[in-house]
Order: sequence, then structure tokens, then C-alpha cells
Amino acid sequence: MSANSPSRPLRRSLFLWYFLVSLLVPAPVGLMAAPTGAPAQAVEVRDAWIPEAPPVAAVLAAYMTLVNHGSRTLRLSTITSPDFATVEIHQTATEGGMSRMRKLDELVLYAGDDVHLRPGGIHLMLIKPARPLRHGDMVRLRLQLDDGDSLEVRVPVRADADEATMPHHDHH
Ligand SMILES: [Cu+2]
Repeated sequence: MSANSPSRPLRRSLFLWYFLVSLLVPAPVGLMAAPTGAPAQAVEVRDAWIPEAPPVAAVLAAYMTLVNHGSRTLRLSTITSPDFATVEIHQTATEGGMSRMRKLDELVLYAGDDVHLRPGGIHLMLIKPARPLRHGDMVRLRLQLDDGDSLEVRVPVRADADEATMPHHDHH
């Protein structure tokens, strides 16, 4: 038996190896690109930003616009981030001249509608940062929707809101 003709067991193990590699390699690519024919992600996140807070701050806020391009109502209740212990959905309301925040169980995203998270209104409350976050840092948020879909977004920390992130600047 020459060196160029591997024994049967070796041939089999090589085949098994290639088979396993072929299983492993295309998987991440398949996850990143939506398979053809699959519906596009219904929810789009726009103009997301996190105002920079003092380094000692125990909480930060995240603002964004959520657009439901789909044809059915979706609910967002679970948000996680590797940079924070907990993420909650809050609403700021003024009652008797006092500004208070209350926790919402979920955000309802109606089909074809936008939900604006902005200062003084609904926001994501980012609780217990795992690292100091300064202007220019990026925070990863994972938004889990009730249809099983989830959105991975990267949100910049900004010292100031610039024109692009300020909602309702109409230039007609
Ligand atoms: Cu809050």
C-alpha cells in the first residue's frame, strides 16, 4: 500500500472531517444574510443614540425610532445588552409638575407605524453599566420581538444630540 492511497478508515475520517467542516463554515454566513425568499426583518431601528452620562451614573437612557414595516402588530418586551445588567422600557410623564418614570411591560409596534423613544417620553433605561461609556463608544442592544425575531443594534454614545438624531426637524 503506497502513501498516496490512504487506508479505508483514514479515507472515511477525512470524509467525515470535510463533512463536519462543510456543516460549520456556511452556518455563520447563512445567519448574516437573509435566505432568499425569507421575509425581510419587519422592524427597523432609526436614529438610535445614548446621551453620555457622568462616569458615576448608575443608569443611562437610549432613544431611537422603531418602525414596523410589517403587516402585523409586534410587541417588544425583552431587551438585553452585554454592557448593562438590565434594560427596561420606561415612560416619563409629568404629574402635578413632577417628572416621574414608570416601567412599561412592553412596547406595542403597530403594523406600518413608528414609535418614537425620546427625551421626556418613552426611553430604554439602561441599568448598571458594565464599563464606563464615553462619547463615541458603541453599545450593543438586542431587541427580542414576540414573533421570535430579534434585532441586534449598535447604538452610539453621544455627548450632544446632533441634527441627524433630533426628531421632528421638518425642512419643508
Ligand atoms: Cu427611565
